[in-house]
Amino acid sequence: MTHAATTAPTARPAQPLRAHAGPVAPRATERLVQRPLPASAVRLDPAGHLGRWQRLNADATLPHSIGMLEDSGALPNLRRVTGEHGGPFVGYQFADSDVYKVLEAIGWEIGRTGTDAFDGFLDRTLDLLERAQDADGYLNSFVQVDRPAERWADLRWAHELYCAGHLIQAAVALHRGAGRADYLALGRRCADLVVATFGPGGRAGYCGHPEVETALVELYRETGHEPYLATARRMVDERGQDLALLGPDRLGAHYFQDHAPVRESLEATGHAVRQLYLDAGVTDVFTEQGDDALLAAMRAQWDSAHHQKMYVTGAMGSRHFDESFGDAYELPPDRAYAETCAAIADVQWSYRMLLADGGSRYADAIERALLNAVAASVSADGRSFFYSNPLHLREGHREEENAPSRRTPWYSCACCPPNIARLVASLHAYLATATDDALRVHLYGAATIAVPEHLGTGTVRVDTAYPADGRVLLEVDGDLTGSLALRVPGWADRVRVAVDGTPLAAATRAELPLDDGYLVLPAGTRRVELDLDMPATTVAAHPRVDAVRGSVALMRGPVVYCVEQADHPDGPSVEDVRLRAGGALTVVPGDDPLPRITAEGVAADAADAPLYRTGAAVPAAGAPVRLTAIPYAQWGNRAPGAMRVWLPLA
Ligand code: FUB
Ligand code: ZN
Repeated sequence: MTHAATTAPTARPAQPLRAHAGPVAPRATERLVQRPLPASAVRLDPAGHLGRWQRLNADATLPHSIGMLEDSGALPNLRRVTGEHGGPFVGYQFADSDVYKVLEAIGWEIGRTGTDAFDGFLDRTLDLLERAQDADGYLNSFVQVDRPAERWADLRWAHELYCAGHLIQAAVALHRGAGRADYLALGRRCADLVVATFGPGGRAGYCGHPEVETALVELYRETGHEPYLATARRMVDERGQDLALLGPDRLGAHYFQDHAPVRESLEATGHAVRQLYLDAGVTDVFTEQGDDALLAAMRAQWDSAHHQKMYVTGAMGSRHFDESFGDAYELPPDRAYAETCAAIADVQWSYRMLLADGGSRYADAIERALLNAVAASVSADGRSFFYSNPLHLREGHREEENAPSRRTPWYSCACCPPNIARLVASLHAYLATATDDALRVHLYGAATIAVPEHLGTGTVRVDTAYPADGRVLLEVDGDLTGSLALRVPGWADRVRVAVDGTPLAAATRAELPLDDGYLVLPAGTRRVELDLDMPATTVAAHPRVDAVRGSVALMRGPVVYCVEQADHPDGPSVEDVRLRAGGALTVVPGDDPLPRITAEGVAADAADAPLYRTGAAVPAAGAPVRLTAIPYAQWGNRAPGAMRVWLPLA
C-alpha cells in the first residue's frame, strides 16, 4: 500500500520501553520448533515498508478507530449498561469486541513506542468497563441490558464467549505492552467466570464463533493459571462431538466447525474466520499440552486452506452467503468474499504453526497475506477499509455493504478495521524467532533485532527496501554466538548471497542448501548480503480453478499486481484486456517505493458482444494496448473504476 504521510504527532516515550512479549508467548517450549522473540526485541524502521504501515496505523487508523467506536455506537452500547446512555443497542451483538480489539491494538502500540497518547482513552474506557462488568465478571452489553435472563443461553449466535475472548486478548496486550495490571484484572474476572462456567467441572459448552480458545491459552501464558488452559482444551475437545451444544442451524454444523471432532476435521470448511481462529486456538493448545493428533489435524487443515482454498493474494473464504470457505478450487475472483479478518486470522494461525511445526511455507503464507490481502484492506490514508477483498471489481459493480467498490470508513459489522489495527500494531513481533542455536529471520523489513541473550549480545540491523526490491543487508553489531538463519522465500528463484564480503552462491533456490527453507549461516557471521532476484512474473492457478482458467496474475516477489481502470483512463476497459502470452513485462519505478509493471496486451471492446456466440471458441484478436499494473494492495485509492488481478492470456 502507499502510505501517505500523516501529520498527527505520536507522543514520544517518557520512559525506556518495557521489555515485553508479543501476542504469542508459549510457556511450554519442548514442542516448539522455535520460540518468539520478545516483541520489544524488534523495532521496525519507521521509514521501511512495514514500519511506515505501523506508523500510519498509530497516527491514522488507531485514532480513527477510537472515534468510530463512539460514532458506531459500540461505546454508547456499554454506557447503556451503566445507565449513562438511554438509546437502543446499536449494531451487531458482538459490537463490544470492536472496543476490545482497539484496546488490544493500543496495548501493542504502547509496548512499541511508549506513547502516552492513548492514556486518556484507556483510563476512561477502563472506568466504563469496570462499572459495566457484573460482580461475577460477566460483561456483554447486549445481553446485560436486552436479554438479562439469557446469559450463555445462545452459544451458537450470541458471541458472548467471542467477546470475552477479545476482552481477554486486550487485557493480555495491555498488560504486556503497557504494564496495565488493572486491565489484566478486568480480563481475568471475565476469564474466571468463563472457567467457572465452562471449565473442568462446569457445564459443557463452546462458542459458535471460536476465539476464546486462543485468548484463554494466551491468558494462561501470561498468568500461569492452569484452569485457563484447561478450559480452552475442554472447548477444543468437545467441539464437533455431537453433543448438541450448538444445536441445528440453517447454516449447518460446518459453518460453526461443529460437524466433526477437531482431530478428525481435516478440511478447512465453514465460516472462514471461525475456522482460522479455531485453528489458532487448537495450535496453541497443542503447543502447551501436546497431542500429536491435534498437530496432524492442523497440518491437514493448513494444507487444505493453503493448497486448495487460498486466493493468490493470501485471502480466504470465497462465499458471500455465509462468509465461508468454498469447495476446493472454488476461488472466483469477482465474487471473492476474502474477508479481511480471515486473512488476519491466517497470519495469526500460520505464525503459531511456524512456531510449532517450523518450515518456511508458514512464513511464506504470512508474507503473502500480509503484503497483499491485509495491506489492500486499508486505504492510503489509513482511515477507510475493505471488508471483502475481491480480485476483480467489475464495471458498474452493484455494491453491498460488505462488498463496496471503495473502502469505507467503518461497517455496521465492524470486525475488520480494528482487527487490522491490532495486527499492524504487533507486526514487529512476527519478524524473527529463535531456536537454541540460531536467530531466524522470517519477514524482511528494515528493522533492528536485539540478539537474544542465549545467542550473544548486541543487535542485528536489517537494511532493505523490501518488497520494493529483493536486496537485504543484515549486519551484526555486537556478538552473535549462534547462527543466523534467513528465510529464502518460496517465490525466489535466483538468489545471491555474500557473507562477510565473500560471495557464497549465485544459485537457484532449489540448489541452495536450505534447512526447511532457511539458509543457515554460521556463528561469527557479521554481514550478510542477500539478494533475491525480483523480476516481474506471471503466475497461473491450478487447472481446477476454473474461474481463472486461461488467465495469469502478475507478481513481483511477494507482491501481487492488478490492472486498474484509473491507469487506463482513455480505455480500453480493463474488463476487455488480455495479456499477450510471452510478452515483455517491464518494471517501472515511479513515485511509490513499489514499482509498477507494464505489459503488452490486447483489447477488443466486448461491451456489445452477445452473451453467447455459436462456434467461436477463441475471442477475436484485439488491438495492442500497453497495460499498467500496480500493487494490488494499492488499488481503489484513486478514481473509482474496474480492477482485475487475473488477466486472460491472448
Ligand atoms: O461474527 C463475528 C465476525 O463478524 C466474524 O468473524 C465476521 O466474519 C463477521 O461475520
Ligand atoms: Zn471482519
